[in-house]
Amino acid sequence: MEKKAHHANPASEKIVEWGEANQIETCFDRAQKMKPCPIGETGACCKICHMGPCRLVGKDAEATAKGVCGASVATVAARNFARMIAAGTACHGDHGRDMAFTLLAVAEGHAKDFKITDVRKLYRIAGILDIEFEGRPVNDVARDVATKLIEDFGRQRGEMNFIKRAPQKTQERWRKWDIVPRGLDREVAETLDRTTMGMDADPDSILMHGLRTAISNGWGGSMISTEVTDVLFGTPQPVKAEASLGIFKEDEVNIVIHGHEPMLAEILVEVVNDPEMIAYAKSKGAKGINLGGMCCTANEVMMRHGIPSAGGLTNQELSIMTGLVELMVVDVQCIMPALAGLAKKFHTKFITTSKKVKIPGAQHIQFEEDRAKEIAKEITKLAIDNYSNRKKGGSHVTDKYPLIAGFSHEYIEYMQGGRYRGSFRPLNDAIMAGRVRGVVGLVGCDNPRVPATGLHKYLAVELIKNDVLIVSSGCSSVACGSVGYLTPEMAMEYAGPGLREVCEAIGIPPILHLGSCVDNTRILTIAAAMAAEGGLSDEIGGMPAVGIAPEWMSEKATAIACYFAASGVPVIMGGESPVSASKEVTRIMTEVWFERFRGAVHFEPDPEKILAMTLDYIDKARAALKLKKYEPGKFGTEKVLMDMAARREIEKAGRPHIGL
Ligand code: BF8
Repeated sequence: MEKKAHHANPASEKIVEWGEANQIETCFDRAQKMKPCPIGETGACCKICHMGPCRLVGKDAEATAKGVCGASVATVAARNFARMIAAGTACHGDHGRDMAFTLLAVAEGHAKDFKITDVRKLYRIAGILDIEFEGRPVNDVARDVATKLIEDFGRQRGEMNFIKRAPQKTQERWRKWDIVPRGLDREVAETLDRTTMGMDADPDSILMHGLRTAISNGWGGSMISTEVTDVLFGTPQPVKAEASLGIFKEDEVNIVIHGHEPMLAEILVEVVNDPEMIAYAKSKGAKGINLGGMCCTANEVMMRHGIPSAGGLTNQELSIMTGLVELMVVDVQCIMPALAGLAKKFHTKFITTSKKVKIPGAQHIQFEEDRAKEIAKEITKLAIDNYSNRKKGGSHVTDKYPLIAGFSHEYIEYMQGGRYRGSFRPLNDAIMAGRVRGVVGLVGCDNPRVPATGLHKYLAVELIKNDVLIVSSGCSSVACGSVGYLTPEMAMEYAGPGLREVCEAIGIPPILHLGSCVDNTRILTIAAAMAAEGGLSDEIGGMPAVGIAPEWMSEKATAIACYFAASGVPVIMGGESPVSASKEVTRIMTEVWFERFRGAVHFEPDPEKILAMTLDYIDKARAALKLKKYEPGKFGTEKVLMDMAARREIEKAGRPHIGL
C-alpha cells in the first residue's frame, strides 16, 4: 500500500521523513498517536461545571441526552462553539489592541524606534473616525486615532467605530437582529457569561451572541490591527519574495521570526540590515544575516519588506529540523510548545518575547516597545554568536519558490485604474460579464491531520481553473506561495480563459496574497467597496463570493468564519464539524444564518465536496443577481480593463502613493 504523505509540500515532506528516520518527533507523529476525542470533536462534551464533565452521547442523543443540569446536546454544542468564537476574538482582539497601544506610544514619543510610515492612511482612518486632521501635527492626529480605537475594546454601550464601514444593508441586518457589537471586551465577556452553567440555554440565542462577538473581531479588533499596522509600517504594495524551507542559507546566520504581531519583526528587519550587525556576523565567519518568517508574522514582514517565509503552522518544527536555524524568536499565537524541546536537539536558540507567551524550556527576552531596537540587537547577537555552534546534521532542503505578495485593499483599487481613477469597477464588470465567475477567500491554517497544505493546493488550482479569483491570507497564502502558486505565471498555466485574460491585463497572479489572518478584514472592506461600486449585490450578502478555510485548526478561524457569515459570506470549513452532535445547531449555522444574513458556516472534510459547494454558491448568487450565466470562455460585454501602459499614461506625474 502506498504510504500516505504527511505534508503535501515536497520539501516539508522530505524533512518529516528525515525526522522519522532519526526518531525526531513532530506534530505529524503526535497527530497519528493522538486521535481526536470522538465526543469532544462533535461538540457533545460539556465541561463548564463540576457536576460533569457530561458526555451527551447514545442512541438519539439529540432528543434524549441531557447533562446533569438538563442541558441538551444543542445547548452544549452551541455553548462550546460560542466559546471558541470568544477565544478567537480575544486572541485577534488582543493583537489589535497591542497595535493600537503601539500607535499611541509612537504618537506620545514613548516608542522612538518606530514611526508613522503612512500618513495618508492615518488621515484616511482619522476621516472615518470623524477626527479632524487637516493642519494638525501628525502625532496629535495619531494620538486621537489610537485613543478612539482603544475605546472600541472597552466600550459598554453604543457601536464599535468601524461598523459604519459595512454596507448600509449589512448594517441594517445586524441592527434588526440586535448583533451590532458594543465593545470587543464586552462581547467576549458576555459570551463567557452566557455560556456558563445555568445561563443561556437557547442555541439560537447563544449563537447570535456568538455572531455579535465575531463581528467585534472582524469589524473591530482585527480591522484595527490591519489599519494601524498599515499606518505604522506602511500599506502593502506588491513585492517579490520567496517561500518554503529552502530559504535558509548555509553560509549565513539564519534567524526565524514566528508568531503574529509585526512590532518585533519590523525592528528585526532593520537590525539585520544594520552594517554593524552584518560586520559582526562576518567576524564570526558568516557571510551575512538571513531573516525568515513563519506563520502570520511572516506575512506581515513579507508584504512590507519581501522577507521570505519558511512556511505556515506545520513547518515551524521542520524549520528547526533543517539544522540551519541559529535562533527562532516568537511573539504570540500559533507557537507549538514542542519547539522548546525540539530546539534543544539542534543548536537552535528558542526565544520567547511576550509576557503572554512563556514556554517551559525557552529563553525569555521580554520585548518592550520603548527599547525595541536594543532588544532586537540583543536577539540578533545571540543568533550570530550561535553560528559557530552549527553542527552537521539536519535535513537541508533547497526548494523555494518566487512569489508576489502584498495586495492591500488600496493597491487592488489602484491597480484597477490608477490613483485618480482607481475603483472596483473593472472587477465588478469582469464578474458581471462572466470572465471572473466569482471570488473566493482561501484562508486559514494548515493542519497535520490531512496531508498538510494539500487541501489549499487542490482548491487553489481547481478554483482558478474555474475562473474563480482567489484572495488569500494567513497560512493558506504561504501554502500557495511555497509551491509557486502566487505568481502571474500561475494564471498562464492553470487559470480558466476569463480569469487568465483579467490577470494578463492587470499583470496580477490569479491568487492575491492579502496578508496575515487579521488582514482577512481587507476582504471585508474590498467586499464593501464592490457592493458600493454597483452592478452586483448592494450588500456583502448575495455576492458571488465564498470563504474557505479547508485546514483550519485555531479557535481564531471560527471567529473569522462567523464574522464573514454575519457579513453575508457563506463559509466552508474543512475537517469534521465541531457541532455535528446537534442537527439543530448545524441548521442554525447554515439555513437560519443564511436567511438572516445571507452567510453561513458549513463544515465539510471532503475537498471535492468543498469545491462543488463553493461553485454552487457562486452560481446561485450569479443567478439571483441575474448576471450572465457562467460559461467558460464565453463572456458578455464589459468595459476594457486598464492595462499597465494605460495606467502609466495617467500617472506620468510620478509614482502614486496608494495610502489614500
Ligand atoms: O493567524 S498563523 S496557523 S491561526 S493561519 Fe492559522 Fe496560520 Fe495560525 Fe490565524 Ni495565521
